[in-house]
Amino acid sequence: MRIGITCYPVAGGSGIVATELGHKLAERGHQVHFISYALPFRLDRFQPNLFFHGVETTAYPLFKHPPYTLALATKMAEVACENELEILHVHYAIPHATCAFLAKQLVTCKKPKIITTLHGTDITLVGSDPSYFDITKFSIEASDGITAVSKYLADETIEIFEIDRKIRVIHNFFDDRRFSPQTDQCCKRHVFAKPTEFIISHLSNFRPVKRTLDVIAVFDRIQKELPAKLMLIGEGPDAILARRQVKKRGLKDKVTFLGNQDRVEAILPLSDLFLLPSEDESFGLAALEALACGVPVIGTTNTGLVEVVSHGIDGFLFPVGDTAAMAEAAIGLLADREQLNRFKAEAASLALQRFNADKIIDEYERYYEEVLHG
Ligand code: GMT
Repeated sequence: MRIGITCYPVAGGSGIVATELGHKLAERGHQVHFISYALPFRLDRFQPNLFFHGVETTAYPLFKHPPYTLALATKMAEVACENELEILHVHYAIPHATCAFLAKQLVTCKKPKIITTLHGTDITLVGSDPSYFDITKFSIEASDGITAVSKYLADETIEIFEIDRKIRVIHNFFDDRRFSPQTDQCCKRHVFAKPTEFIISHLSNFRPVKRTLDVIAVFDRIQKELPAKLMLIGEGPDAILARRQVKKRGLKDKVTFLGNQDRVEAILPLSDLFLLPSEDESFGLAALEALACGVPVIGTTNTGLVEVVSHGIDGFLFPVGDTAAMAEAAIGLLADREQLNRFKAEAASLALQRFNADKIIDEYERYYEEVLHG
């Protein structure tokens, strides 16, 4: 097939999923064309069948904000015709689904089918904002195919936007060549912790929805009972609050802020436990990447994490904000070496069984066929 993919190129779950999907489809012989304003950050290796088309916007004194959306739609139409694209697969509804709709009206060649993949905040935060609500609903409904990365998100979309269309749930996935438990971690663990200390980790964009202050509250309780260190990976608006909180609680010697990292697969396997106490999480790709590295996860109920983490098997889920329960579960798990090792083994094996790239790419391919021929 000939497929165009548009996503946000910056670090973030939706961009990662779109880029890894492109890599895998190209490996399977499909021709994949990325269309965005910058090279997606995981599009970091040459690969046959994979192309990138940059979108240029022109500054002009009248424009407070150059209209990227129009330039993107124009580029999508141009790339679609030049390469006879059969599908335009857009990740994150705003503004990509709208641009794809416009591009489809613009093309003078055979119209490509539009597939929109919903990732989470495009529905739960941004899309439901009154300024974007109507156009988001319209653009989702105008797509030829709609997928969501969890059943939780599909249900939320139907409820929030009252969408009378079928949404196909296709979970996120991970590349098992990148994410796996490490066997030689003793050599790297010492950078962060003593052999007797547990390593707890968290990875996010430090936005309020991630509740990074809860991560620190949970860690504070853990370190009072057990020797432990905390690795915080990522950057974002709440990082400054997190730093203040760490200082206020006297935890500076026990917490490392690693900032954004390109190769989280080299860091995650060093940890014994991963914390993702988000207020809302459509799927939790970071949690899946931790599980794939053999790291149990503590997260929140009433989010898409219930589809990723198996409570009592490879992690624990608690109501948002219940940091006492999260800490108690963490301490119980870390203190019982046998149970911890069982959880670690289950984490890696369940992640591989349920979310391996091959299985999920098969699902995307089948869905593409259905939308094209069906
Ligand atoms: O988590 C974010 O704020 C970033 C956002 C994105 O678009 O990159 O993540 C969303 O999409 C990811 C990939 O599908 C999901 O794994 C995340 O759960 C989802 N984030 C939220 O729902 C808050």
